[in-house]
Amino acid sequence: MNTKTVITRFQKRKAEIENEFQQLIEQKNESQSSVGNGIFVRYKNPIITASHTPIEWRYDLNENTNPLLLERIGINAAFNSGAIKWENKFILAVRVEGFDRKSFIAIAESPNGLDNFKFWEKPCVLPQTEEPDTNVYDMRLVNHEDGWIYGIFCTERKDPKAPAGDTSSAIANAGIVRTKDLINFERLPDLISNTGQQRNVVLHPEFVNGKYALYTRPQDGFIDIGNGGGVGLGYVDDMTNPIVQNEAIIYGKQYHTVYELKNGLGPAPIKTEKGWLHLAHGVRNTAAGLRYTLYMFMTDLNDISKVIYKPAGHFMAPEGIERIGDVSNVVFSNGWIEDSDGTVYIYYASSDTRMHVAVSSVDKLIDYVINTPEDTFTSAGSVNTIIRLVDKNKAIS
Ligand code: M1P
Repeated sequence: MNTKTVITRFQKRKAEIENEFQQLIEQKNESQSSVGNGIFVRYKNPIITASHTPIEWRYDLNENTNPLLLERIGINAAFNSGAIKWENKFILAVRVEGFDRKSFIAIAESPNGLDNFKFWEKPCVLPQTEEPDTNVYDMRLVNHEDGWIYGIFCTERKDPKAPAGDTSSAIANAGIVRTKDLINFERLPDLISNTGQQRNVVLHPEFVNGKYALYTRPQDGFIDIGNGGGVGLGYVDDMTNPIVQNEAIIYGKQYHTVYELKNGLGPAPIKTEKGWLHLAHGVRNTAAGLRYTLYMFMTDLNDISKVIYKPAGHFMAPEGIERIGDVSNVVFSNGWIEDSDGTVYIYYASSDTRMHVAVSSVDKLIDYVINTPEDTFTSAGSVNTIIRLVDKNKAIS
């Protein structure tokens, strides 16, 4: 009797898809080998892409209902991820975007923070408020000292005041959830502030005078900052009734800087003995469109509204493949992890398309922030700054 098993077209294709997927997510990552700037080291491979999303999210794996094994749900991008170390795993709350343009949040974990990122079985289910979200994205995860893990994200809805025929104007605000297990989320009311639209809202990890402190980014329109803008700071008594009080700009926009057009805080700041380390994005306009780079600053340990160090220019700008994607010339970060040995894993997305990691340390970032010269805001000032360094170097030779 002939017992030869016949492999169907479906089975062959399924094996190919699974094989390709396995190879991708198990691929080892390596640091880039160039001498670099000494401040951080980029890793070669993107750590998460649309292709890292589970096969079960994209394919109907039943041979009867999908005999050709066609993709049923397309995933377009996986980017802007919040990050925390949790139960000894490096956890990212990834902004995943489908072909349908909707973003959602999904948790991915890695044992080492550099590679082998795997999504959890299902995307996060965020409970809705009375006014459902149309689109959600850019979650910042913060392990607050009150014992909850908070996720603050942008919730976007159609502008109810948009004239008939305007089908794209939107309103952005900060949506808030909290959780103990990153699976079950309690939805809290959206942020209540009196300064227009909000994106890039970040919770400070500690209480400040018994209050929750929130970094904000008020803006007049959905895209345009208008008269608003800058990294703001305000206080909330109770996260279940999140009314922001005393909101004031602590890091404004400024002409002829990398944050000339707009800026926004990235992840929650890292506490160090010298001050709070901040990572933010700055945006300027160019003939080729908006350019997003990352920059850093430090605030005072005793007064978090006081910026004490402001290195000039960008900390990180898009390079190589990072320059190209759905929204090109963008690097954006809303997650970093300080490990117990002082290593800092900086999770950043490029061009609204994919996730990367760069590695630094608390010591290096403090050194960078404190010792990088400040912007003088003029070309002549930049020349003077360089000449001062040349003269200092001449003095030792
Ligand atoms: O497309 C670049 C970024 O644009 C927005 O950021 P911001 O509000 O600071 O301009 C966000 O939509 C962000 O997700 C996106 O990466």
